[in-house]
Amino acid sequence: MPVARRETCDARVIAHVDMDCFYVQVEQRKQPSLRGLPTAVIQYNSYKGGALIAVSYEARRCGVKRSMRGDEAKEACPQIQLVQVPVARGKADLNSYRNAGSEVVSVLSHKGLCERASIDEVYLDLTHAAESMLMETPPECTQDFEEEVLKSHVLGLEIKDGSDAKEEVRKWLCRSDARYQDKLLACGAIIVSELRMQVLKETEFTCSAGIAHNKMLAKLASAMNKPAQQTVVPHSSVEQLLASLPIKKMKHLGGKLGSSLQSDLGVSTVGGLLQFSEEQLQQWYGINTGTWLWNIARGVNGEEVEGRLLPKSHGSGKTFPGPQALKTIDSVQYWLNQLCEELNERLHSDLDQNKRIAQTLTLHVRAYKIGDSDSHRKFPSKSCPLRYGSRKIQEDALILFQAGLRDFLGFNTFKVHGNENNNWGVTSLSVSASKIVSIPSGTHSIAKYFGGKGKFPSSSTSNQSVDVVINETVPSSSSGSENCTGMVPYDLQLQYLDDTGMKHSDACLDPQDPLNHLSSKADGLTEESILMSPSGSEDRMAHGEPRRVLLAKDLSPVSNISSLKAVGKKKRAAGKKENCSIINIFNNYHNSQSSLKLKVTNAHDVKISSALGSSSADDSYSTCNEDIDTNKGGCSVVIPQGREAWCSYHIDEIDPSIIDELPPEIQQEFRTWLRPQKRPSVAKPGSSITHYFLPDKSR
Ligand code: TTP
Repeated sequence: MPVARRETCDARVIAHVDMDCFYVQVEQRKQPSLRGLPTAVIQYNSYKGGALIAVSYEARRCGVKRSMRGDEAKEACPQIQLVQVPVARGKADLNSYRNAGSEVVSVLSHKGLCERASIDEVYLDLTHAAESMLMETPPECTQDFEEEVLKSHVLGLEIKDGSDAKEEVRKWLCRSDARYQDKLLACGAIIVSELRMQVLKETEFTCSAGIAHNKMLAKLASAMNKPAQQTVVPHSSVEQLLASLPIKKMKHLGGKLGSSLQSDLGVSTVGGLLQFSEEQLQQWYGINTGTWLWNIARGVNGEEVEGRLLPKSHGSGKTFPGPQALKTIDSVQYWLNQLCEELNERLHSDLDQNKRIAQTLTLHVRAYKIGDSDSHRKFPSKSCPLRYGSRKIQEDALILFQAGLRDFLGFNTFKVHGNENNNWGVTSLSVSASKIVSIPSGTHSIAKYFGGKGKFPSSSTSNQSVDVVINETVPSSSSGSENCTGMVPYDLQLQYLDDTGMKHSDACLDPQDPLNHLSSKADGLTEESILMSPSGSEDRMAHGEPRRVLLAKDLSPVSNISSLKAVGKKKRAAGKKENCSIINIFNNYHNSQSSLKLKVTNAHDVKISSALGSSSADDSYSTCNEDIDTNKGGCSVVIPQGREAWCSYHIDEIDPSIIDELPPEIQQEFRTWLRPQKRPSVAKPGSSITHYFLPDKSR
C-alpha cells in the first residue's frame, strides 16, 4: 500500500523523465532505416503473431495499440514494421534495453539526485540546481531561450486563439510576480529541456518529462504530452489537474482500491475525493490509506527522490498465452530453469560490476484452473532466501512453485511432480531477486570470509553453483551437502558492513513501496502490479461497506509467524567434515534467530525443533502475500536477543579447529566461549561475536 507522507516543503523541483516508445527507439537506433516508419516491437512467440510490447507513435496514429497482437497490428496498419525482441533461452532478452536505459540515466544523473524508477523512467530532484539558477541566472535575465523549453506545456496557461504559444511560455518563464515555488519550476523547466536535448545528443533517444513540486504530479505530467515534450505543473493548476484526473489513472488506484472508490464512494476523479474528510477516509480505508487518499486529492505527496542509479530488483519472466499455457510440472521446471539461469547471470554481473548482492528470491505465477468457477483465487507469490548459483536458484524456484501450486489448488497432501495434469495451466512465470545490498570494497569485504573456498565468481556461467551468500535458512536442495559449503550468514554480512561504517541496510529498498513488486515493465512482462486486499475483505464489500485495506503494520509479529507455512524440506546439514565448518554453526545459529530452537549435538549433526509449535521443523520457506512487504517484516519472525541465544550450543562438542575460519578479531572471543568460566563480562561493540550475529536494532 502507498505510504502517506506529508510534504515537508512545497518549494521543490521534481522531474519525471519517461522515454518515448522506448523499445522501439532502441530498435530504431539499431536499424536507422526504421526511423519515422510505423514500427512495433513484439515479444517472441508464435501465437497470433506475437504480443506487441512497444508501439511507435507513427503506428499509434494508424490505430495500433499495445494490447494488440502482431496479426491485428498488421490488419490495422499493413505497412507496420514488426521487430522481434532479441531472444535468449527461448525468451525475450532485454539486456539491450536495460543497457540503453543505463545510458540515459548516466546523462540525466549529472544535475541532481537521480532515481532510476524502471527500465525507461527516471525521477530527478532538481531543487538545488533550480535554486542556483534562480540566484545566478534567473529566467527574466535570459535573452534567448532554447526552442525546446519554449515548447513546454504549462498547465493552466491560457493560450488564446491566434496567440503565439511559445511567446506565452516565454512570458510565463519570465514572470516577475510569480510565487517563489513557480519561479523554481520555471528554472526546472529550463534545466529539464537542456537535459532532454543532451539525452538526444548522446543517445539518439527522445524522452518526455513532467516538472512539478512532487513525484506524483511530475509523473502524471510526463504522460500528458508525448512524445518528446515536457509539461510543467504550476501550483495553481494542481486542483484543476486532479479534478479531471480519472481515479484509475492515479498510481496505486488502478486496482481494487480504485474500484472501491468508484463503486463505494461514487467518485470518478481524484479531485472527487475532496468531498470526504480525512477521518472518513481513514475510517473506511484505514489510517494510512485514508490519509494517503486525503493527501492525493490535494496533490500532496512527500515521497523523496531516492539517489539510486541501479535497479532495486532483478527479474526474469515469461508469459505463456492461450494454447501455450504450461500444463505439466516438467514444462514449468524447464522454463523456471531458463528464467533462473538468466536471473543468475544478472545477479553475477551486478556482483561483478556493482558489488551488490540480492537476498530474496520471489516467484510470481499466473495460473488458471480448468472448469473452476473460483476464478478469484490467485496463485500466491512465494519467497525464500536467495542462494547464489544457477542450480540452487532453479531448485528453490521449483520448490516455491510446488508450494504455490499446492496452495492454489487448495489441498496440502497433493503431490506435484512429473507430467500429471491436474487441470491447471500456467500463463506466466517470473522469478525476481530483491533486497539488494552493497558489499563494501577493500580488505574487509565478505570475500575475506570465503578464503580460498568461495571466491566471488568473475564471470557467470549457466550451470555454475557458487555459494556466494546464504541467508537465513537453507532451502531444500537435492545437493544436500553443498548447502554448507562457503556459506555466510546474512547477519554476518550486514553487521560487518556496519562495522566498516557503511549504513546500507535496506538502503536500496523503497520503504514507500511495500509491495516491492518486480517491475513488470522492467522485465518485459505484460503484468501490472496488483493491489491486493486481505482475504476476507470481499465480505465487507458484500455489505456495501468500503473495503478496508490491510496495512502491513496491522500484521502483528504473531500473526506473521502463524502465517508462515512449511513448504520446503529442511535437510540436515550432514556432509563431509570439510564441508561442515564453522559456517554451519553460523548458519544454524541463524536458524535460531528464525525462532527455531537449535540444539547442536555435534558440529556435524544439527537437530532442529520448532519453538513455535509449528507443525514442522521444515519451515525453510515463507509464504508472502504480495501486499505484505517481504522486506519490512511481513514474513519476519521473533529474534531472540542476547547471548543467551548461544546457550543452546553444546559448546564442548564444537570442533575447535573450525574456529580458525573466523575473522581474527572474534576468534579470541570464541575461544573464551569454549572456556565459559573465562568469558569476558563486557562485549566490546564492533568486536564481539554477538555483535556479528545479533542485529542491532538501535542502529
Ligand atoms: P512504457 O514507458 O510504458 O511505454 P513506451 O515507452 O513503449 O511508450 P510511451 O511513449 O507511451 O511511454 O514502457 C517502456 C518499455 O517497457 C516499452 O517500450 C516496452 C516495455 N514494456 C513491456 O515490455 N511490457 C509492458 O507491458 C509495458 C507496459 C512496457
